[in-house]
Amino acid sequence: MSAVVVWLLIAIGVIVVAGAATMLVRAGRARSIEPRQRPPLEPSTPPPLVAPPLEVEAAAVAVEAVAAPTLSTQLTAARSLFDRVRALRGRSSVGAAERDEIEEALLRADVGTSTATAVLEAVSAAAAAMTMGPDGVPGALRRELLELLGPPTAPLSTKVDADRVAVWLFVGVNGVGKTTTIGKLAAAEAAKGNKVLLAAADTFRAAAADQLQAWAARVGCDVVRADEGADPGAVVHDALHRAASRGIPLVLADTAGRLHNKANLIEELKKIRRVADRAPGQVTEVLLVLDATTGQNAISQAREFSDAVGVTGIVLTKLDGTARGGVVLAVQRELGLPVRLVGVGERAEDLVAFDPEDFVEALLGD
Ligand SMILES: Nc1nc2c(ncn2[C@@H]2O[C@H](COP(=O)(O)OP(=O)(O)OP(=O)(O)O)[C@@H](O)[C@H]2O)c(=O)[nH]1
Ligand SMILES: [Mg+2]
Repeated sequence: MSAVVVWLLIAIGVIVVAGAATMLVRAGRARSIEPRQRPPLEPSTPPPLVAPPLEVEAAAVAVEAVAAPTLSTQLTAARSLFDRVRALRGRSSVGAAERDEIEEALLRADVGTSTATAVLEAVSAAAAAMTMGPDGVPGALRRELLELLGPPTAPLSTKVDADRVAVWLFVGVNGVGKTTTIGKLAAAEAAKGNKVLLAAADTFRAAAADQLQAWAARVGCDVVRADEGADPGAVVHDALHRAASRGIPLVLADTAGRLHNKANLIEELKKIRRVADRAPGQVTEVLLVLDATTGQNAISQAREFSDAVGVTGIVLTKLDGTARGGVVLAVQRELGLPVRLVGVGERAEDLVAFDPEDFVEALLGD
């Protein structure tokens, strides 16, 4: 064998040995990576000997599901804005830091600049006069908000002259929740054993009357509707005569959503109101429905509608899930219009009477 052949065999041998070594190292690495790539192992603890109390859990869930909503369960988003104000319980003086905390919470809750300033001044004045009380800054703020909101408002009125039918007229811009609120109220009246009739005076879209009719079917009450484009005043007129002839004491009248700054639409609304107030009808409530999530724009809506049709109260909808419920305070302070009802969801039961104590407690209570 020549030296060349020997060297060739040695070279082949080296290559084979090196290749085998590389494969072994790779295999080793793969093994060490594998456990990390695998999904975590099931816990090895043995199953409990006693089965979990399934029935008890199911019962608790069922109770929660049917529990009537309240302001404190629905205002969690707005409440969280006041976390840092509530933490000022131990402070009885109001310096720059405390003012900042209060102001920020009020503005983020959408009470508006002028209402926030007024509230802040009153709380600072209480501190300066040493009338803060043991509950500190949040206590003073609570008292100030309650003062601003005033006492709870009366339930919606059905008080009419002899042989008249009470009318609750619902007005507001598009999509605020007028029709849904009527459905909820009709359900509440029916649950109390009261008869109501719904008037679909939103003739702008056929779907609007369909929506109201669907609520009437759910509630089991009468509805009067007309074709798309019909005169909404005529619908109200027919509804009143139908109610009078059937001995139904209350008509809930839906109207088409309209912009508060469109003069012709506001004129149409005035006409609907005049018809509703003519015998056998008698308007006992004009409820302006406002969407809480629109914040300060609600104030200008309230001003225009109030000037046009004499609003008797506000229904503030969609307060669930928004932190902007502070507009309640602005509406009350700037327009003197009471918030009567609050919408806290889309279900029939998601309408609660507005109670100032509950509202303030939901924001600032312990
Ligand atoms: N989350 C929540 N949604 C609501 C509430 N009230 C109404 N909605 C929803 O808001 C949407 C509009 O409600 P509608 O009752 O149709 O409003 P509308 O004012 O009659 O609207 P137009 O007739 O178009 O002017 C619907 O999807 C409702 O389910 C509420 O309190 N909370
Ligand atoms: Mg509607």
